[in-house]
Amino acid sequence: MREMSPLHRERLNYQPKLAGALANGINSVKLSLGNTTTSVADCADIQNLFKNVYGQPIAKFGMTGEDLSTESRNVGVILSGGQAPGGHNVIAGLYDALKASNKENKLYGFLGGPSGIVDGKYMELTDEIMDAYRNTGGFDIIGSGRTKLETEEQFEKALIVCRQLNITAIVIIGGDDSNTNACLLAEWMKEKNTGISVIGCPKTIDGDLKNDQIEISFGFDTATKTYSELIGNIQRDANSAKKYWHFIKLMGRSASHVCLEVALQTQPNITLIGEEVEAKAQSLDEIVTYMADVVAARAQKGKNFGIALIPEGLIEFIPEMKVMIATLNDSLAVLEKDEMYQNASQDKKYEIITSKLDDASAKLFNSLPSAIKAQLLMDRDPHGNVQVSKIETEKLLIEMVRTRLEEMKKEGRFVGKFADQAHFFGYEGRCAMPSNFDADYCYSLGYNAFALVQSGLTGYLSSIKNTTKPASEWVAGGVPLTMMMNMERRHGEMKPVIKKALVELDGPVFKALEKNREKWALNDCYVFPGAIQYFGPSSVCDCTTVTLQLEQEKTLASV
Ligand code: FBP
Repeated sequence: MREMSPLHRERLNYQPKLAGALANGINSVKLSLGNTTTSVADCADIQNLFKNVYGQPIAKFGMTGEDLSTESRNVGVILSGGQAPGGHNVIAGLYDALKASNKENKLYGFLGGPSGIVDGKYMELTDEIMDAYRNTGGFDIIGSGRTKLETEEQFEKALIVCRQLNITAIVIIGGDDSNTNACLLAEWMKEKNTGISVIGCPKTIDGDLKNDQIEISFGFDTATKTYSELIGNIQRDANSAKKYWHFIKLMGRSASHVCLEVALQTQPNITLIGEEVEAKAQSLDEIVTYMADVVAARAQKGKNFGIALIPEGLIEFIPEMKVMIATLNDSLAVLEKDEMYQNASQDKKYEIITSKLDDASAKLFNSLPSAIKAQLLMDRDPHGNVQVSKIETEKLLIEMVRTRLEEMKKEGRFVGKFADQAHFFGYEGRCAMPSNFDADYCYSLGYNAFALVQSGLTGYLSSIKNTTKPASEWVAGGVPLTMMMNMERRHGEMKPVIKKALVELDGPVFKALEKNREKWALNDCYVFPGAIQYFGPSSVCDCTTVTLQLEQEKTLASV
């Protein structure tokens, strides 16, 4: 038996709140369906690829006195992709709804991510297992993985496993790529008339799986609060010692939502936003100039310290880098099957790659430090994404800013010192104990996923809206997965994928940063958020992220 901290033990007893329509019990939810829908772009292609699940209506649950069908059914659940706080509560919500609907129902957890259903690796979840994981962080109850489900062979194998276990519904808890998998599987299951439905749940700390129907993916709340605590602590240290510039890279993949949210919670001196860099077509050189100018301006005031936040995906937004990475992606998709390339020395690999790039990209690639070059050539993940978490942008920027400051010093434009500390915060926040918000939201998402299953729907993402209000006012329903899809280039080919939500530069969240960042650059306006609180006044324990408040409520007193 695992040793438990006092907080861990207490949290097992927390009873998460359910969204309004679900709170009266799983058998008294009433489904209503809206109008047919279309995909966010490339409608003809998406419709052609998803003939059976394309265009379904948005689903919404209300309450009814009637009992919905309670025939016994078995469900399989998969955790997919990177960890996010609250995953265990999605499973707990699903489990509780399923058992409340009919005690004979069984929930099977597929082990190690999507590969579990293909390889027939699973465990049956029981009260005892479930009760040991309620309100805890991590995905260790059944594990996760990044296998892409897309081939006929994988689907056939999954079907055999489902038939063996008498499973008639699969719930996939994942981000944009995993829910693309969910949609492919839903389509295949429907086309083959298997009677097996597939429902997704919006997970990812990155916050990039959102739209009109999905206000936020779970995990973003806890992860950003955890990073904000750490950054607040570093700010206090910087403000005490007054001797370091901390360059902090934050996880979040391509989108800069995490970085933006953490900036609004902590008010650092520099915040880079990838989407802004792209919109303004800022070169790497211009970014370095901006950062060096802030360092110099603070030094002028006798402040040789500061905090700079860098989104993990920045590199993909710098126009010249973006062009280079796109060619690298296509070239690597071919070269990964080339034995000569695979066995070549690192220098030879650089030479081969350079020969595939245009002159400008080749020059840029060769100007990068060796470590960054090697990181750019690392294998793409199974979905074709560059593994941005492994690219040390914070160190690249430190080196470039240092060189620039030395030049400025010679010209008399920099009068201070530049001592650096590099940090990367990612894994520190992905498995934190879910905040009350994530604990409640996730439990509702899981419970609602079973309501979608029980209503006979497939190809839907579990959706809980109105999340800045108390849980009793949350609105439960489902959004058709095809509604969020478009075509994108992956591994050198056009593929259907759920469109990532990037930071909107004309939206209220970015505007709040834009309004304040000049003031935050020179003055020390640091905020120290402290640790997530699970017990105490609701204004402290149940508050949502600044992003959610600004996006949903359009206002916030503090920024
Ligand atoms: P998901 O999209 O799967 O939720 O990924 C979240 C994430 O934490 C990203 O922020 C990060 O780039 C990536 O996972 C890191 O991947 P890995 O866990 O494979 O190192």
